[in-house]
Amino acid sequence: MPPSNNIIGEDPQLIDPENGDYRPAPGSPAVNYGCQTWGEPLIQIHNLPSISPKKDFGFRRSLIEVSGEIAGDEFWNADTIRVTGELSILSDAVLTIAPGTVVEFNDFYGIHVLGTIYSEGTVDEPILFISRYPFLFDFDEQTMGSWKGITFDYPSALNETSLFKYTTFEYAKALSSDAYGGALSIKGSFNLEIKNCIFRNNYAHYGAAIFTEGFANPVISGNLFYNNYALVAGSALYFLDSYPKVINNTIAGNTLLNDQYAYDTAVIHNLLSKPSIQNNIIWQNPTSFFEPIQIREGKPFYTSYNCIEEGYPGKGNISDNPMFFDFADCDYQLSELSPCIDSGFSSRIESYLEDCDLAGNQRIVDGSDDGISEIDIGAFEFQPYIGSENNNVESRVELMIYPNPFRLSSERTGNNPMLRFSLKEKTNVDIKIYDIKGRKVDTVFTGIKNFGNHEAIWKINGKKGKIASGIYFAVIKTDRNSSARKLIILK
Ligand SMILES: [Ca+2]
Repeated sequence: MPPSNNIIGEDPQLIDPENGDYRPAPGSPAVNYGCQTWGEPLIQIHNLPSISPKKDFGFRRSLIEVSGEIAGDEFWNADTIRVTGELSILSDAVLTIAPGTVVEFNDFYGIHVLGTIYSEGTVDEPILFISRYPFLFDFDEQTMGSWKGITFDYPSALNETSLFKYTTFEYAKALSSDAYGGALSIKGSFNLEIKNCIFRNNYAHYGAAIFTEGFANPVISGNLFYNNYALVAGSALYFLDSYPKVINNTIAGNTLLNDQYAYDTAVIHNLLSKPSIQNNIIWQNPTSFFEPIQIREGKPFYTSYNCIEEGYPGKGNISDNPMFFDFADCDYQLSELSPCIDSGFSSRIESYLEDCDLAGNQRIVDGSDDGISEIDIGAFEFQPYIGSENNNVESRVELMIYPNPFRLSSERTGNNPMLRFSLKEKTNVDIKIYDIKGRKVDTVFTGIKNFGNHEAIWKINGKKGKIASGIYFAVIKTDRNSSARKLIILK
């Protein structure tokens, strides 16, 4: 069963394909599709810096081609490292990659690690592993537009600890001959940390983002996994005979293509494994299994303080909607109403975490304003006054809604809910309505507003039949911050 969100048969309207510019032109049906836009930053997460390949606008950029074996210590320091063949890091060798480097794979090649790899980006200068031709990629069995991922093939336990930090992996595949672990295949590695990274648009038969086996015990903390596809099992993670630490990740919107109704597959698929799964959001990862489980064969004793769709046994686990900032736009930061704020448990796991979250914000802050700083669930820590300089409480934007509750019956008189807000400065304003499942229902306003008091009307009049009674959330975003307000619609 192919993914259902492909655009088929439409001219993608690329800018200049004959001369190698395959970016979609403005107006292309591919623009803003699949939560990414070529030619624009690939990801625009609220308060998270853009991550995109550095663009070549005519001036010369540094580019180094690599393949073969790395036998000693090597430092990749260029705008672009182009991998033009299979690459191996031999035992005792150490490869270090400079922040901001784009590692692009010319064809379906991979990196095999027997030594050590340091891929330590920063919030402002992440490292990116990507295919050179991502526009050719699709979630299928073809190799074009993809690369083979990074494989740790039983490296020596005496090696230095390998590290991936603020590194993005995308368009990696694991196909039939070695179908495990799209981006990372970790076999018997005891010294590996994967922190504050992004895994998206990867594909494998088993473990679209990461696969582990052979008693591997990597630390997997603070990462975001979204839009990965597995053909058989483990649309994000597949753990075989291993015991990784899976802490404070956000795992959302990954898909299992397997349509076998009776096969209990899941986004985290365990087989003979004992992972520690703590403080993670595991949400909206579809599978065809009749029971919509998110974790297969987890151990409840080691599964705690997570937000898991459909719930899971274990201390502190919740199953409430995490209230992402904007699930549809792949913004997985927490909105003000999220039940994940301050609902994690930080004791004993702080050594596995970075001081900052994936967006570069301080990790453990008091988001619920109760005087106690506790860690949030997921890869992003809610910042009570996000983006406001000097944490100035006065620059917060608040929505007031009148009347609230709102009666649909009053619609006959032409009434609509009125949203009032006050701005301290001229700013972009975006107001959207979400239902209780976090799905966008409507856009009330998007544009620029001046300093002062404002009103916006949610015109549900004329939409009768589409707006049902129930609980909704109105979310306002400005350049500096955001907030949400509950709105109750009655019949
Ligand atoms: Ca917190």
